[in-house]
Amino acid sequence: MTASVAFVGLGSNLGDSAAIMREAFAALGGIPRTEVLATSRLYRTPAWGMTDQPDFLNAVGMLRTELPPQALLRALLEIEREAGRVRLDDGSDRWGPRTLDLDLLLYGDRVVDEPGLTVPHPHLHERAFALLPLLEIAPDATIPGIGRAADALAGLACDDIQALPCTTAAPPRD
Ligand code: A4P
Ligand code: MG
Repeated sequence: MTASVAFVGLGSNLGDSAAIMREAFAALGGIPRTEVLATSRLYRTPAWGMTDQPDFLNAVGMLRTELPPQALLRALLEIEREAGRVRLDDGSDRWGPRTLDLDLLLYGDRVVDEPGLTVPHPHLHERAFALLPLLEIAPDATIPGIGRAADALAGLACDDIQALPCTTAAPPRD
């Protein structure tokens, strides 16, 4: 089975977000047939979309995985669930506060467009809170169908985004 490099975006703005994200990095390392190659620092970011909610912490992890994208997403949703994320059935909490949100941002150079999974993540190129940590660990990242991640970031405001000292991000688990 060939392995692919995938990038996962982490976000949290409910509870002890820094601790939740450290645990999430560790949990990513526990996904079968998957290893964590790199983790970004944590970034404090103003809420995007539904702006009337607390600031987020955001980060990105780089994975090497033998899981296909659908199975990787299932593993991510399970980690979200274990972190205490509850979704409302009517979807009214979309873009609202959450203990942990894991988004599959990129999966190699693959484009996936099926019910329940869109890769690259459809908003990646317009979100500085995802692009900044992505570029920290993968400066040459390319978004299939869009272009260089660095070029996407160049058109976005990011002076209200602040990286936390790197000691707050845990190293990946072996
Ligand atoms: N889904 C499809 N494609 C993907 C993918 N590539 N990665 C499906 C992850 N999930 C994907 O997600 C709903 C469904 O999307 C999943 O069940 C999966 O099958 P969700 O996490 O329940 O919904 P959501 O997160 O509330 O909505 P959405 O549209 O995914 O929102 P985002 O993109 O996650 O944005 N502001 C700041 N500063 N930082 C943030 O992290 N996050 C959001 C949520 C809004 N504003 C933010 C932040
Ligand atoms: Mg999401």
